[in-house]
Amino acid sequence: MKMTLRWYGTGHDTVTLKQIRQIPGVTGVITTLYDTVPGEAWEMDKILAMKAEVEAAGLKVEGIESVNISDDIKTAGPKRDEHIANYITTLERLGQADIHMVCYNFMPVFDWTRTELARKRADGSTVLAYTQEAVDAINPEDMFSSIASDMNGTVMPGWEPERMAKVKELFELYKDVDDETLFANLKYFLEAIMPVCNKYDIKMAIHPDDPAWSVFGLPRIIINKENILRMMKMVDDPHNGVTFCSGSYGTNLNNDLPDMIRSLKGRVHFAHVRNLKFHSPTNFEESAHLSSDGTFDMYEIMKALYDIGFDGPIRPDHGRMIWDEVAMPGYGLYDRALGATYLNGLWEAIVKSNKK
Ligand SMILES: [Mn+2]
Repeated sequence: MKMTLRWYGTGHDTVTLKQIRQIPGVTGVITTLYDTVPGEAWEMDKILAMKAEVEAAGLKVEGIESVNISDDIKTAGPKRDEHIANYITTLERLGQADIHMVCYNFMPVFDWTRTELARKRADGSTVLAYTQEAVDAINPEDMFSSIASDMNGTVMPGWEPERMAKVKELFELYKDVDDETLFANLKYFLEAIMPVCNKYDIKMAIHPDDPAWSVFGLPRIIINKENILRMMKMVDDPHNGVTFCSGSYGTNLNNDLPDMIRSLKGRVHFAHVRNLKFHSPTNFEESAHLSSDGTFDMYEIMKALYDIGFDGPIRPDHGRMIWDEVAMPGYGLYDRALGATYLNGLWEAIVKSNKK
């Protein structure tokens, strides 16, 4: 596996490439072009400039998170085919730039949902947290102002003010879209892009919905083993794969994470590994990465990745905010560096104990 960190780009991220390079064992970043609009093709010179900047810092672009999918593609809107053609152009250019992994999601309206971005823990650190009770009590249109007031002056992906200004229209757009329609639209999209993925060996890695159940009555499909295996069979090509995100699938305690990983052998192209601490099945927070600090057995998750021969990029996911760092919630340097180091330690132990 290749240990990476997500990086938001110069001017967008409080963390620098130099800092990332100094985390032991981190060899690459996962990034994107942040001034792009879903539905438009990315420009080659911007892709190459981003890549050159990362490589000048001694790191590698191990993949893109994300090339976002437009609402026309998700809802089969009037511009669907035009947007898919543009998506194919973007993939072609990424392939020509020697970038071979693309993460994306197929979630309607909200990219991900948390109800607190700075829940204080006993040690004084702060973390992102979720309670179903808080979601049930909030009007979806107020969700944005609640999140925005908590972002430490940053703009979190999926919660861009331009997008949230249209949240009412977005709900209208998805009102007739149910799970089956979403599956059908996803299939249409994947079938259209598989030829270019095969030509340039681009591994598509769908990110699960977060939380892994329906919120605000919106359809959610990438939530459990049954649905993800359905998706793999629906377009049965190794380039149609997944981002295995332990913190997203893990929001639903019915998901057996190591078992899901094993069932996805050959199709896990990217891994987000983090821990959650549950106080009840509908009240959880993002803990430190260590097994002892949360609910998941992180050794078993890493062992399952090892057992299926996972060799793609992996990254610690959201971290706690510690040591008075001010950064985008979940994306500070310090706790993610600790997470990367811990995951690297688990991996070394697994590799060595399997050689004996
Ligand atoms: Mn994730």
